Amino acid sequence: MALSIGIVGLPNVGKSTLFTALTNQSGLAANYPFATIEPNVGAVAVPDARLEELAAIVHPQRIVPAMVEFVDIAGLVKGAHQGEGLGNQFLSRIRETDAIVEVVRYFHDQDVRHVDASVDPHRDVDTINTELLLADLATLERALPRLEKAARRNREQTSALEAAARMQDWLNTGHRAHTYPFASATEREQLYDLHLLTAKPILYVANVDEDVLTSVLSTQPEPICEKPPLVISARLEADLAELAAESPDEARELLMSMGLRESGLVRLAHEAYKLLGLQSFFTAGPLEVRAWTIAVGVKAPQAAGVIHSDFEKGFIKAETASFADFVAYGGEAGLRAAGRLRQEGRDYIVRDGDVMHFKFSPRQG
Ligand SMILES: Nc1nc2c(ncn2[C@@H]2O[C@H](COP(=O)(O)OP(=O)(O)O)[C@@H](O)[C@H]2O)c(=O)[nH]1
Ligand SMILES: [Mg+2]
Repeated sequence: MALSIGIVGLPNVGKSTLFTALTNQSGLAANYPFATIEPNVGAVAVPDARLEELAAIVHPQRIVPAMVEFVDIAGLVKGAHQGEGLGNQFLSRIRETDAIVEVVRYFHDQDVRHVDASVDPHRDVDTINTELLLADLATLERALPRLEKAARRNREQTSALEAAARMQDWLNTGHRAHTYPFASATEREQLYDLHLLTAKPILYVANVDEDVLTSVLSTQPEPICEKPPLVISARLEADLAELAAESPDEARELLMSMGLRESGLVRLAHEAYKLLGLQSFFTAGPLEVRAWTIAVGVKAPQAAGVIHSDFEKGFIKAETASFADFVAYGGEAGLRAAGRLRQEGRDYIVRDGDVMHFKFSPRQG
């Protein structure tokens, strides 16, 4: 399954415009089997030059870049955590994603109604943050009685209860779960099981007016919440994507004429990777050289599960080489001969650029 990013924000901030631009990129997703999933789910390729280097060694039939799945989630309104509007549906869609891109309206347009009647990025970020926090607090309120019961039955469960209570305090003081100072890996796992919405990494996207894009990009934009937003004009990106589908050269000329080197979508793909703590590992065989997206810190069986759930369930080991070694030793045979092919087990934490071959036992029955 591809890594999935939910596009969230208030209504009329440019989410669907950005989504359409992302999924319209010419040539990228076209030959990918999962490119069209649902009307509001689309897959986008992540450019990576290392794929070509691996292909020069392996000579595969095809190269498949990492895909990031974007989900255009319905606009959120105040009270969503109580089920207002499309509230519940909205929140459950977010729960299924690995990370959030939050589109924030900076553009001014009398013809496009703002739900709160004025353009105010800080207020809007606050509104969404509050809804997500309240939804998480509701999740904890439901979980605590269950954890209490479990702790009474089995004292070993007490630490899970205490972790949840500490998280409740943290959220109650207005902090997102993402910034919670985990005391241990065990606590991280216990709290992960709650699937809190504010635990997901967020990338803020400032959707600005086309005519101020260049000037805003040349200055450092003001941080919203903990970090500065990625500046984009969703409308410009939509126009560029449409133009590029017909004539890539003309699209490039339009970019140049605005003094820009690359489209906002390419910046978004790279920034999303960086800010969301994502990385790639590779598989390289005669059929295909392929990049897969995982979060930093993921272990080998979970990485295998990105390829196929059976790989995770039946995981035995992963034959692993760093990208640099794979290139230096000219591929698998060279690595084996030099004793540089590592046999990694369940606890191995996958590193960016690892070239991996998973061994697994087929599912029983
Ligand atoms: N002026 C201007 N309008 C935009 C921009 N981005 C989106 N819009 C318009 O805002 C309206 C709502 O956009 P949409 O993408 O559907 O918003 P969503 O509700 O967040 O999905 C549409 O009429 C868009 O054309 C922009 O950068 N500038
Ligand atoms: Mg929309």
